[in-house]
Amino acid sequence: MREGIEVIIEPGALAGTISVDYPNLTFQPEANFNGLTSVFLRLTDGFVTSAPFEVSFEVAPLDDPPSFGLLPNQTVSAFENLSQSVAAVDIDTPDLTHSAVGLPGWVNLDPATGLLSGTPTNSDIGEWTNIVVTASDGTTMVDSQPFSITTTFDPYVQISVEAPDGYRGPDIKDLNLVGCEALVLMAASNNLSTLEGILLSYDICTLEQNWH
Ligand SMILES: [Ca+2]
Ligand SMILES: [Ca+2]
Repeated sequence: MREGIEVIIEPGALAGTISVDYPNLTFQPEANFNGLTSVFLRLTDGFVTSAPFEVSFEVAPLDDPPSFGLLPNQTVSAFENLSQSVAAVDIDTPDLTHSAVGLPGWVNLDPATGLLSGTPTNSDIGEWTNIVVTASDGTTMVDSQPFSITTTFDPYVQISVEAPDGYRGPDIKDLNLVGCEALVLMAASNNLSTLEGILLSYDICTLEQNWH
C-alpha cells in the first residue's frame, strides 16, 4: 500500500454518507433508502490525481414494521358519533390491515383505513378498557398501546311523537324529553300527532297530567 494517498470525493447525489480514509471506505445509507446509488472518487498522492472513478452501492430493502402513535382514550356521549383513526403507519407498506380486540359492539373498525366509527345509545353506557389494535403489513404484526372507550349517558333524548286527539296546545314537532321519562312515554305508547311547528321543550310529566 502506498503511503500518503488521499481520496477526493466528488460532489453528487449519493443516497448516504461516505467517508474514506485510504484504503478504508465506509458508507452509511440514508434511512429507508434502497436501490442503487453511486459516487465518484479520485485518488491523489499530492502530485498526481487520478481520473474520477465510480463506486456504486446496492442497498437491499428492509421491510420496516408498522408502528402506532399514542392512541388516546376516547369518551363519547350517547347519540354522538365516534370517528377516530387508530391507523398505524408503515414507511414501506402503504396497505396495512388493522384488527382489534376489546372493542364495544357498537364500534366498527375499518380494517383498511383503521377508522373507528359508531354511535352508542343509552343502552351502551360503559367503559371498555384494554382495547388493543393490531396492524399487519403482511410480514409483521404490531400491537398498539392499550386504550379505552367510555360512553356517557345522554339524559336528553329527542323523539318525535304524535299529539293525542283533542290536544289543543301549541303545535308540536319534536319534544326534548329527559331520557328515563322518554322511555316511560314510549313504553306507555302516548300518541301525539305530529304537526308543523317549532321545536318545543316540555316537561313530559306535565303533559301527561294535562292529557289524562
Ligand atoms: Ca424499509
Ligand atoms: Ca412494512
